[in-house]
Amino acid sequence: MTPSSLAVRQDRLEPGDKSQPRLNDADTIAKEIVEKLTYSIGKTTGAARLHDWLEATTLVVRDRIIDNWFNSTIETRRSQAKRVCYLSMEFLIGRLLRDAISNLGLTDPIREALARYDVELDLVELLEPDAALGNGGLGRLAACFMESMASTGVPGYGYGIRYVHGFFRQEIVDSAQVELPETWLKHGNPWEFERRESSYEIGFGGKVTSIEENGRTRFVWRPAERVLAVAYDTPAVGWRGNHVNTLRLWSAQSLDPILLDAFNAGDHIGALLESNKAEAITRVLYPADSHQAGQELRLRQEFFFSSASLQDIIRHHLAQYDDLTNLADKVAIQLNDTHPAVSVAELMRLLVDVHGMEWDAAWTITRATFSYTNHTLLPEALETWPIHLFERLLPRQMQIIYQINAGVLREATQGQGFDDRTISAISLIDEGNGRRVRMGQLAFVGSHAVNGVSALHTELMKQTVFHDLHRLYPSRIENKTNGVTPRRWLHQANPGLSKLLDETIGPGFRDNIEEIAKLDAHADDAAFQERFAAVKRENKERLATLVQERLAITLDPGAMFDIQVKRIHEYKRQLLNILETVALYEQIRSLPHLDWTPRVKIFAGKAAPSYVQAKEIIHLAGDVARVVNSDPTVRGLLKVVFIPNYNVSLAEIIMPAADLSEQISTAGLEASGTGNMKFALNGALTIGTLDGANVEMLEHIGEDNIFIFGLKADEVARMRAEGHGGQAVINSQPLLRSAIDSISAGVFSQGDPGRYANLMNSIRDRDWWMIAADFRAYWDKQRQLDVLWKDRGAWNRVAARNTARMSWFSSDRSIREYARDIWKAGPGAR
Ligand code: 26W
Repeated sequence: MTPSSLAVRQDRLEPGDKSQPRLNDADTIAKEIVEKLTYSIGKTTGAARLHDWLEATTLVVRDRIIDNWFNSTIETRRSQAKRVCYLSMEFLIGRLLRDAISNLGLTDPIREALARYDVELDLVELLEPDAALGNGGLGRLAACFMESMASTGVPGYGYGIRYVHGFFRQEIVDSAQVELPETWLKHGNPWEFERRESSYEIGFGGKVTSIEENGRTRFVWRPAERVLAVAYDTPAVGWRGNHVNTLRLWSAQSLDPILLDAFNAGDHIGALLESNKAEAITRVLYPADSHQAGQELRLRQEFFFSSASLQDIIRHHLAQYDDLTNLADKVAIQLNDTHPAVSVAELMRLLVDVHGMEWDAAWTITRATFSYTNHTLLPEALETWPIHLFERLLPRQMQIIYQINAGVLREATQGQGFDDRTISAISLIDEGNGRRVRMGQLAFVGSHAVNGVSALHTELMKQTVFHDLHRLYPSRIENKTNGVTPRRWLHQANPGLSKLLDETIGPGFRDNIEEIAKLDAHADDAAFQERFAAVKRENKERLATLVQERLAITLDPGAMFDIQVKRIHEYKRQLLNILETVALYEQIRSLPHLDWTPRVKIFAGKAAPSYVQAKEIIHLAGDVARVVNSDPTVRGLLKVVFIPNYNVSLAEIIMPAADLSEQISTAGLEASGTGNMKFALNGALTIGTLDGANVEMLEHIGEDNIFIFGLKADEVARMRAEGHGGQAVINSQPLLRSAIDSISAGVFSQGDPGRYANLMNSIRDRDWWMIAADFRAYWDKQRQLDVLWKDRGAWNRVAARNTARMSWFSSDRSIREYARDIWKAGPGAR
């Protein structure tokens, strides 16, 4: 398509028809819902099932979003505002209906409209499947950022993959995790719009040739395979619906759905092979968040969505400006971890090979356009790809990476006089491990800004993974501490607390979360503390009901709800929590006359299917739960539950119900954490290590209101270097020793002593995660919390202070910082 034909198309874009403003009263909405039911779904109100009501309601809400969506898009174009493109392999969105209704302020009229037909809004909302297009922290952050970009008026475009199967469904069978496929699209998806006109060809494999053109060598990539990327758009609504952004997810389709030659020759299966192979690219989300999968399909996914997004960005840009030299002034592209890092090479290819730009000019633009966020320092999670695979799949991008590398290494040697060791640390090619491309290095050198996600994590990035690149480019790394959206994680998840806030400090906190600080003045007020505690109690009852229904376990809402929910990983140390649980169990049994604080230990989270130790930890939690819950001597004092299938919707029920939040990772290993923020915002106390954003939470909440224990990051590093082992510590800690001995003897594994031999031996031998090393400090801190629990006023005061002091951890603040410091975009930039 020529730029001029696109220009004609833009002229036809007009703001939504304003002649008939939509009314939002219950009468109008009821009428519209029935219209949708009748004419879009083909059902009478009598025949409609709950699913039909969900669809009709969604369509009515969607209509209201679309007007503002058009207006936002048109306004961005009219004002020539800079666009922010957030490239992320994952968007862990959860349900959308309640979020949209609440952001649009339609909760009451819709509830009333549905009630007229005896339909309950809450039940309708519960039917919506979770969009689980992500693994955990990184994907959920992307979803919070989409919401905050819309709420703060940043013109944002999320780009990702429309997986047919999102994150697997977890069932627990005999205490062990079983993975089942997830089918969120089973009933269709009323939020998305297929955009067949926005589709791009994505190549793989083939050869690179060169042609001489105007005295210049031009490289031409002739891919052996081509796949079509088709766009699906979902509107992302911000607070009060004022600004609506777009989440554009790519779906892979075959260019030739059926190979006619093969089909006509009678090879009916063979005729479909190609289309199956193409569609496989977006069929399923990789469920590993800690180990690189290293499979070809994963690299195909990464390139597929990177190339489609860049082609789309360039096409949009050319349609508006007809010039690529100002790309970096009008577009910022954020790389959410290294999964889209191949974009750096692909943008260079598009600029140089396809659009004929000079290499140096293209490189300047590329660097000015991209920025990169790192989300983990775990060596096993850092992405690298074998050169032979990369070269076979992406031959031209590989050449470009070599050329980028040559430039960077020249700068390092000639400009800075770096030695050989430093050069090999900086290189985009790891020569040590059978030659691999390092995606972190590629993202780093291709970006003008590189950020970590908490202050500590950013410092550690400078000292460890990017030590030498940081020396070469000392002003490139900066910090952007994560945040969470208060709309989903406070207004919607905790309506009781939100209402109490309305009544106590006024509703201003809904527009400006900083106003929540006004709550501090009420934290000492005994009457307020009672009301705060009553809300918490209701939320705990809601969770207890869910546990009763799903697990047939009765929980006492009067007990302390002590909760650890997150992906299962050794560094997150669910095992430390379980060991403390076993030790507590044994202590209560041997000293039942003491005045124990009643506790419910709640766990939830998924293990990567191939992560053996993580699966053993889940198994152990279930085994411990079975024994503890059936032991009459601890009845009323200790319960243990593992809630299956942790996801965004479950988190919305769990976070507001917590008294105590467990954030106990081995210091230096949790990049930030965001669950820690959701819990504290909802008035849970935190027991945690000085890791990730806990460090900054301590600064904001104050040391009297957060419960920090254990080794610090530098101490962990030192002890690891000195070859710390667990056995000596275990010998000196009778409680820990007894817990490990009981587990090893088969007390919890139906007499099978071998079941947890690996887990227990790993603590005795290497104690890599400092479980033995931190046990005593953790135990002591827990007992301090037991004492605090008994002073109800004191506990509630601390809980209220947590809510009051968490406003800085709003993702609105994170987004404003990205917009100001990295993207130079958003309301302030105009
Ligand atoms: C290549 C396999 C793979 C897949 C995903 C490796 C690593 C990842 C993610 C980077 C893991 C992740 O989700 N990291 C989390 O990001 C959150 C948002 O910044 C942080 O709050 C968490 O601390 C961090 O573990």
